[in-house]
Amino acid sequence: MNVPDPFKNDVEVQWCPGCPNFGILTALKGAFRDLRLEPHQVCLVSGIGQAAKLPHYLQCNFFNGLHGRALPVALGIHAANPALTTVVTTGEGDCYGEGGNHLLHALRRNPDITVVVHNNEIYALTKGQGSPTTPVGEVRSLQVHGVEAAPLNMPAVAVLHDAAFVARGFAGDPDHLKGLLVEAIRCPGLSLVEVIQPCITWGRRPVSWYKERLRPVPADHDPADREAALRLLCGEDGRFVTGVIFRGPERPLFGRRFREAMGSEPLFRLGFPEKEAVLGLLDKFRTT
Ligand SMILES: Cc1ncc(C[n+]2csc(CCOP(=O)(O)OP(=O)(O)O)c2C)c(N)n1
Ligand code: SF4
Repeated sequence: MNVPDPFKNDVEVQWCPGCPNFGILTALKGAFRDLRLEPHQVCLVSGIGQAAKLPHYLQCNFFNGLHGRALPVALGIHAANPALTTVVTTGEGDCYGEGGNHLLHALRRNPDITVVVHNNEIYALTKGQGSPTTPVGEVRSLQVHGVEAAPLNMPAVAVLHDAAFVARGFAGDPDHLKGLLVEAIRCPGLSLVEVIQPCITWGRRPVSWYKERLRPVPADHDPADREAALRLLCGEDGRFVTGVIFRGPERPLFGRRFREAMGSEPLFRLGFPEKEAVLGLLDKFRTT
C-alpha cells in the first residue's frame, strides 16, 4: 500500500539532475519517517548555497536566511521552542567559512540541534571557487595557481570541543546516511553530521572516485574514545572516514537554566509578564 509522504511538497527542485544532494534529501526524509516525526514538529534552517536550498524541498517549518548565519537563527528557534526538532542543512562554505565563528560558539553552547554539512569541497552555488575544505593545490576559478591555505578539519574541531555526536556520511549512500541522521537527531546536544557530497558540475572527480576512497570507521572503534576519534580524523585520508566517529561526554545543554526556571513550553505559550514587573525591572537601570 502506498503511504502518502507528509514531508513531500510540490516545489520544483533546482539542483542539477543527478546531484548527490538528492541523496541527502532522501536520507533526511527517511530519518524523519523513522523517528515518526510530523512536519509541524520539525524546523529546518539554512543559509545560502546549493545545500541551503534543501529546506525548500520538504513540507515542514523552515527558515532560509543569510549566507553563513544558519546557526544563530537555529539557536534562536531552538531557544524559542525547544520542542521542535531543529536541523541545520548547510554547505561547508556556509558553515565552516562565513559561518565558522558561529559553529565554534555553538560547540561551546551545546544546543540540542543537528547540523548537516554538505561538504562538496567547493562553493558550488557561485560556480566552484575554493572553499574551506578544498585540498591544497587544487586549481579553482579564483585560485588559478592552486589553493594555498590548508583545509579546515571541522569534525576534528568538534571532537576537541566535546560535541555530543560527530559522524560522517556519503551522499551516494542514503541508507547509511539515514541511520546516522536518526542517531544524530536522537542524541541530546550538538550533533555534527558531515556528508561527503561530490559536486558533479563544478567538482573535479566523479562520485565513484569518492566511493572508492571511503574508509568506514573500524568495527572496534569506540566513539567515546576522543583520541581514537582524532586519530581517525587527522590521519592519512581522514577526510574519507565515514560512520559514527565520536560521542561526547554528557554536557549541560544550551538554555538549560532558563528552561529549568521557565519550563519547556514554547515562548509564545509562556505569556507576557505583567506591566508592573517590566516597569520595576526598567527602574533598576534608570539613573537619577
Ligand atoms: C554574505 C554573503 N557572502 C557571500 C555570498 C555569496 N555566496 C553565496 S553561496 C556561497 C558559497 C556556497 O558554498 P557552500 O556553502 O559550500 O554551499 P554549496 O553551494 O557548495 O552547496 C557564497 C560565497 C552571499 N550570498 N552572501
Ligand atoms: S552545481 Fe553541484 S552541488 Fe550544485 S546542484 Fe549542481 S551538482 Fe549539485
